[in-house]
Amino acid sequence: MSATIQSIEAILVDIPTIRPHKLSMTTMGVQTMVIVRIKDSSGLEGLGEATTIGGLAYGPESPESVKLTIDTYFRPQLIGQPSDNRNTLRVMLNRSTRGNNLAKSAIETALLDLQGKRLNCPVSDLLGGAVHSHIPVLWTLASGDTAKDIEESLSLIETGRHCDFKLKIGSRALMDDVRNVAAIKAAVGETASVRVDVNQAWDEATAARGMAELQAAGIDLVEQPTPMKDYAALVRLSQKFYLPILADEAVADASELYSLAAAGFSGAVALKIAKAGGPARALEQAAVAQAAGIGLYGGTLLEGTIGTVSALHAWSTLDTLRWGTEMFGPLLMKDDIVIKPLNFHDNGVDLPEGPGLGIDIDEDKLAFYRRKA
Ligand code: MUC
Ligand code: MG
Repeated sequence: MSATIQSIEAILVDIPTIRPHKLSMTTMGVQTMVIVRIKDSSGLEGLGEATTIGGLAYGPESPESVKLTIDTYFRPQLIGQPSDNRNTLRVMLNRSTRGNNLAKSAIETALLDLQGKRLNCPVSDLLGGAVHSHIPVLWTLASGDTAKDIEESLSLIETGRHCDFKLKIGSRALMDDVRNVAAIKAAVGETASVRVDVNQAWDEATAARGMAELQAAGIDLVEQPTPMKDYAALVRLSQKFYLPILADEAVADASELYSLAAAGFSGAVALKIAKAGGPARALEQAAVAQAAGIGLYGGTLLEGTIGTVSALHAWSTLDTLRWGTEMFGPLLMKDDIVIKPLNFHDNGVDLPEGPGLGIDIDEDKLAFYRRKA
């Protein structure tokens, strides 16, 4: 007889960022996480996290709406259910609730953590087993100031924390962005991979010009240059340039990636547990990508340690991540709410060991940073 779910709590946590993080649609000065705690009748607790970028700037779910979805709609359905049968619980939530993948991702993570603790195995084992224990991680330069970005990148290369960089562009005039990117690429040199994320800011004509310039400047990858729903533009651009495109907002899950690939897209995909509805769902998308010859990249919505570790367990099961990962979210925040932070070194991060996610909450820090009103 398996344990049943006894309680579910969704907690809003606000932590300032180490510097302003400037994207084409918003500038972040604080990151808000929704931390989910599920307790079962055996006394074990599973942790999950749902986090997005800039409130409603990135997608249709905000931290506040994720909390409301979990408190009002998921909790009454889940209480009293066996905690180990994730498939039954997923089917139930998908029947009652369309979309809301961030909220579903936090629940899937917490159930995996709970099951791992019960079976005394890491979450990666529940996902088929880790192939890698050290995962590559790039850093995003997004201070909005070229000189600061160069200083930041050179010191990260020197300390061996990161060797590859993603630049957030699209809020300035095209040629201003191109000059900024080219200056950074020239400063970090041949060995560093430099990519850009436009976060949908360009129309197709601007993207075509931008990609030609960026290709000439030695940039390796252009992420989501055009609006997410415009699959035709992504397909045409991916066929026009040898500089590959990374599809991000365009493809949340396996079926959206299938549609984009079937339309003729080639390039890469940013897997994100939050977009897909959980780590197991993100791996379904990875399987479609592999079948279609689309390169894998481990993406983030700038989650804190719990969400980042959930994704790391999933990415650890993939043999080849052609474009590495960007699982640096915890490093962008001034503080953490876990007892043992992740170990970032040698241009990557170690997969935590121990049952479940392998993460414990620091209750004092959580009490300090949780939203009071
Ligand atoms: C995004 O759109 O990819 C990932 C890294 C970063 O700085 O922002 C995110 C979101
Ligand atoms: Mg992106």
